[in-house]
Amino acid sequence: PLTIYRKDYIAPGFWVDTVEMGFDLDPIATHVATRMTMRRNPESSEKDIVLFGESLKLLQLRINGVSVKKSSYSIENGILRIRNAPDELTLDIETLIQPAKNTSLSGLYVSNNNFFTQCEAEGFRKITFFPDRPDVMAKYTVMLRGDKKKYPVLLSNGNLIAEGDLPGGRHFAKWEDPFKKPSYLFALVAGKLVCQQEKYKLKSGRKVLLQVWVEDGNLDKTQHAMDSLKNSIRWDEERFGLELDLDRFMIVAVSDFNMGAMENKGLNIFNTKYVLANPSIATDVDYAGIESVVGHEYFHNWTGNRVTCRDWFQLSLKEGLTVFRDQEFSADLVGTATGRAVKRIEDVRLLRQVQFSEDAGPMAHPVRPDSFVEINNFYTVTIYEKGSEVVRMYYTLLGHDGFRKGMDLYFQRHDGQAVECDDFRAAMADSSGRNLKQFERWYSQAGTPRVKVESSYDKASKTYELTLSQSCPATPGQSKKLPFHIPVAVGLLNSNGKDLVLNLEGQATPSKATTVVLELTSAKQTFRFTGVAKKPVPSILRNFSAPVVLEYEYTDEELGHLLAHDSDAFNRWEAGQRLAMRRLVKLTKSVLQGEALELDSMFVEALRSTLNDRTLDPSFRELVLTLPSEAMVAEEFKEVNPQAIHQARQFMRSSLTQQLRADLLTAYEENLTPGKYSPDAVSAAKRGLKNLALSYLLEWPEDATFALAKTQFDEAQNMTDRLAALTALTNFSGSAKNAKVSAQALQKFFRDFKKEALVIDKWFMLQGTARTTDAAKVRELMKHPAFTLSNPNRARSLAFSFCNANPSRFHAADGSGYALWADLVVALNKLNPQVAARLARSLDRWRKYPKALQVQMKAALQRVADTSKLSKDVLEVVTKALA
Ligand code: BAL
Ligand code: ZN
Repeated sequence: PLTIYRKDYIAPGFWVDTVEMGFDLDPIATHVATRMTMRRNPESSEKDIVLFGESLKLLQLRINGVSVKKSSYSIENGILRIRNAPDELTLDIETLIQPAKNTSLSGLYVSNNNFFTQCEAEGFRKITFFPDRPDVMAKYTVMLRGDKKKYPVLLSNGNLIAEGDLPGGRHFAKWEDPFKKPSYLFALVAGKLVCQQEKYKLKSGRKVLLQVWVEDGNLDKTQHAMDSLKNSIRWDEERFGLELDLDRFMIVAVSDFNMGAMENKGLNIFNTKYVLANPSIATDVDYAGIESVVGHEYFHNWTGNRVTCRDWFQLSLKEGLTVFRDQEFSADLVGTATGRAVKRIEDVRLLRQVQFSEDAGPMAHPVRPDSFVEINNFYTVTIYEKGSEVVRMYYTLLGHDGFRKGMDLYFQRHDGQAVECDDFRAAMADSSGRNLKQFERWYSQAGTPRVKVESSYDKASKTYELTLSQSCPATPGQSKKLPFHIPVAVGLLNSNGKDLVLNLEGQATPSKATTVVLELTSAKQTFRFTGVAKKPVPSILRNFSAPVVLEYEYTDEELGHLLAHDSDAFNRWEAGQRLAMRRLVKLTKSVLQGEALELDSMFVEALRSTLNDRTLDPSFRELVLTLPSEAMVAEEFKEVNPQAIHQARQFMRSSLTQQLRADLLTAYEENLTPGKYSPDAVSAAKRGLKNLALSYLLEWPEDATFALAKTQFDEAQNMTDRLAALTALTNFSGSAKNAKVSAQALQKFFRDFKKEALVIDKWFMLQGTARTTDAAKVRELMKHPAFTLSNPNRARSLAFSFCNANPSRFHAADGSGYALWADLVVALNKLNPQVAARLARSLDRWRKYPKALQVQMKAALQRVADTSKLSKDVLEVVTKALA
């Protein structure tokens, strides 16, 4: 397949100023008429008009009203090229498309008899021939026509400027978007939908119309999305001085959707998963997810839409920045210091678990990639989550106000433009007067840097030294790495657990500072603290100030000290994780060597005192008691044995339960949340700790705790409690009688919620990740009438959850997991290449497994690679894995 390189960028040969589109909506054959006014770009080396198109039937092609002669244009490999065009022209194109046949969910498609679009990254070219690239920005006017009964609602970007009836039971709506935008932000929605709406007053006093559109029957599930939207609007005004620039802002929910949501100008289209919520169908995690995705899409209006990307290599310019903004939004909404830390911990967990793994595998790529085969494969945790960490490092280096100044300058310079990551970095550098040249390497070099720290204390001179050295492993195409500019936030604790006031030699530190940011820019650097009366315990990389792996030889005692006292809540949690990880690695090795497994009392007691510390927020206690996942433990090994890791972690969980039984029961009882459900942070935190306690309690086979879970399942007043109880019941390894009760609960859950697609997704997911579920069980579940691969949420709920989140079963010695994976990837490839390529990533790290597994994984990868009619999406992933 064709690789596209960043270095080959050339500006478009023609600009498009205006686009007028007319749609005659029909699921079988939709007629699309497009008129663009274009003018030559004198600065481009491209002389032709270059238009992209895919799966289109071209009906008409006219320049200034005259049909273009066959000899003046060609269509080859998805490119319509018109030669000898005048410098200014009006281009008319008519195409015919087949939305009902479009199962890729990119372009214009049909879901449940309604029409939706998804144009990012390159879906617009499935609607009409167009210079479908983000640096071509135009003003759009859109006329929609369709059957009034079947499609009573007709929506597009911007403002509704006309509507009315047409002969033959049809009607029309005309929309005008006052802002220039790239084609990937185009959207249309048509069908039978209903909305919750509200007039909202902006800080400036201007009133805007907010709407959340859903299918009939779901209006009782839109309030949280609407509240999240209003919170987002207010937050962006307050934190960044950014106002909603339209008079109308719409969110539409659709159940068939590849991504989480899409930031189309004024008409955000969302996966139902990130809109629909009420207490009986959505969990606390769902509520939080909706808030952050609604925020994310809304914030794109400035970071993405008003200032967009020059080309898709710059994707992180908008995504990394917008993830940073949504993370800060969620943290600010909780408001408390612990709430912020909890959010930070959750975000870092995701980064470490998924992005660090990506960075160490065959698909590793820089935050600003240099090449790709299929851009859809680059909507990755590296672009999003690592990209956000890169933005956060500016924030750490420049401070709150300094960062804001940088943002202000960025908008001042680039509003209405399509720009590069370098332009963002320049705004940060120029507004602060700082040299951020070396910082560029965070965009150009892939891989997770490692920072090794050594300490020494000199009693005589009362000085404490930290020597930091950095390295970064080789990644595909990048064997050597140059040093990064790494902000390392550090504090020092005395023996009472109090922070020392820091004096860093050679650096002016604010008076009374107890955290300083060391700037590591060379391969190795020493930092000296003076006036240190006694040897301290260092708290390094506070608040996870850089996306690196920190290596420091802490003793267990030091970690216990940090866990008990660190004023930096992130590092307090981190100390507990290090204690746990050290033991999980040791236990795994013991499993492999057939040795007896033991858990030491120091660790158990450290967790006991955290669990029982009522001065700590329940959500923080929950996070400390949550052990590193099996995937995280796997990262600690050169060769991964998933079953051994699973056994070790299960042993740790059941030993903890055995020894902390009374404490867990107390935590359970103290954190009940009777009364009306509310998704607020305080109540959610209580439920989180309570349900964690429940999941532990069921690790030790006992009828009493099983009954507790059963009662919770029967009497739950909300989905958070109901699902937590069902999960615990399903994974309980007790008597046959109890197993029957669990199975009945599972069936009852299905019966009770069979009309709620999002809940049925949870039902499949729970089984996909259940400890007893193997590949055969997944195949059996795939025959369930409620299962389909055509709906991405459903496919993810079972197939992805098994392949990505049930490692000990997926990596079964008989290769049954891999055979299933290959079958699924091949089946999905025909339906939906984007979704197929996501699943294809499950075998990225095949080289990390024992030889016997490697052979089978490689064979499965090869089987997929050899499949005929493989999409370039899947081909890129498996080719890179096999390389
Ligand atoms: N732009 C694609 C979906 C999102 O990141 O918001
Ligand atoms: Zn985004």
